[in-house]
Amino acid sequence: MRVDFKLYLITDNKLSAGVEDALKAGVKAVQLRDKELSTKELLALSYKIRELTMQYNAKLFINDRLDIAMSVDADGVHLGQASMPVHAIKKVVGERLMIGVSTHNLQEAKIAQEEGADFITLGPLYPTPLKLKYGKPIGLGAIKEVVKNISVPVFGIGGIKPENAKAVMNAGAYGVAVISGILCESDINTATEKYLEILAV
Ligand code: 3NM
Repeated sequence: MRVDFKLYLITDNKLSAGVEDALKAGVKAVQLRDKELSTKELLALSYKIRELTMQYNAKLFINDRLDIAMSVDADGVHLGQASMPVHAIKKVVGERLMIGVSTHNLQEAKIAQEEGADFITLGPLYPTPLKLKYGKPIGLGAIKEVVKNISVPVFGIGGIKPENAKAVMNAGAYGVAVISGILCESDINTATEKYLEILAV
């Protein structure tokens, strides 16, 4: 199985400082996602996070930017609904990079799978404390419906805390994707360990 992680840590603008602590605590997959940096700044940060993820034997995914993912030898690229579609990415890189896709309903999930995504995120499941505009929470019913209809691994996303992570897994998720539950905590180590314990099946 190419997707050999259950906890998918996503960085957000200015929150990448905590990544090393999370890696130390056992995170095995990081998505670098920063919508504010210039290309040059994002590349520099990507190199830094690539070094750290290598050091801790973790996978690195770059949000949206295939060029940066290729330049820093990331393990994969993570696509949004406004990104280059999976088929266009595959035309450039074939199987060389893993591909994750952010989805918000069954239709988007099906398209991602048909085009060859390795895994998807589905959300937002719960209200997310980072006031990002992801629309209304879709709840656990949505994840149950999606996992019934598709076979690629589905990571729940949006407002997932150690307290609700088990319910997300019980609804059929393969894993969970998290920003604030780890990177906004004062004790990143303990927060990461809590998720890992819940996700260890
Ligand atoms: N994507 P937190 S929700 C980056 O629904 C992102 O596609 C979402 O942050 C989606 O773990 C989200 O702090 C934010 O709630 C996740």
